Amino acid sequence: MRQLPAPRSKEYMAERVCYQNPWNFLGLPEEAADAARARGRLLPIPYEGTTSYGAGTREGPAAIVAASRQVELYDTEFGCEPAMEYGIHTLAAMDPLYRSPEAMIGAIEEAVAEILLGEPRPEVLGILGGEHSISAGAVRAAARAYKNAPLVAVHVDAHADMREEYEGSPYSHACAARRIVEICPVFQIGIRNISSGEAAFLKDRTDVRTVYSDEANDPKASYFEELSDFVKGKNVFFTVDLDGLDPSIMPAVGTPEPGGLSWERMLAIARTVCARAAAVPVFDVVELAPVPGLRAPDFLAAKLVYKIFSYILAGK
Ligand SMILES: [Mn+2]
Repeated sequence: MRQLPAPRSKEYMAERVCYQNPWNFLGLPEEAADAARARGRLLPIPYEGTTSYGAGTREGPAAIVAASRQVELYDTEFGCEPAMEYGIHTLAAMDPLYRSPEAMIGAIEEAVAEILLGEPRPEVLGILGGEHSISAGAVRAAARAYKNAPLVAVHVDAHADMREEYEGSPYSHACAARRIVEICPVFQIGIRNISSGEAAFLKDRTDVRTVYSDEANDPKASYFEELSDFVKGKNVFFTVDLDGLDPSIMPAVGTPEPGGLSWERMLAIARTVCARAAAVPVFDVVELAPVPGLRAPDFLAAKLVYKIFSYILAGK
């Protein structure tokens, strides 16, 4: 028997953490986290190369996995422990490349394509960011892996992210949705910070629907039918920049913009997308920049990732 160090010492606290549930998303036991059986995969990408204001997104994936181990597996919405039924295998975090944003996005495309086309082929891959630029690689991989079915993207964000380039790079976090719309149509929700250049770009686009925050928060949610039609019968790449949520519940982001989505509205969007789409083979939750001592945002992000997995996989 191993002896624990003296209570209340730093070593004791560290040991206690290790003795808790396994170090994977949700702290799942072997039978639900096993790569051969789990229907979901989770890839942490702790990349932060082009962040322009508040930094820290490289710590996001580890903070989400740490918080997830405290999330209760039982979900009242489902009346069961959904993750124990469908299973999630947490992959090793991807090593960031800092040679150039372009090199990193290319590496992400290859890594994600390899997972999506691998054996066993996961039904859904969740990705933890990291900054939003990673989505450009993920959506390209999704288009490659699912080239026989139409792909669309649903994008939750405070920012349109439609710049052609930002601070010298087309692979900046501020260009994430512009790179996505080069691959497939985009339905974006929660937008409340946009440049005049982006507004001009969006003006005549028929392949982008932008739901600005006033409409996004409208209690009648009149755009939900449109969202349902947009994803119906399609494969969906679902990308959630956490700053789309209101900073009162999600302050741990680089650019906290007032007027964001509530937790309930966020879940309603995720529920609609996952219920109506033909499939959601890839989703990402990005831009968590953990604030030391503030656990609620990490916990929210972890719970959101769990909810999305369950909306896609539970009961199917
Ligand atoms: Mn954003």
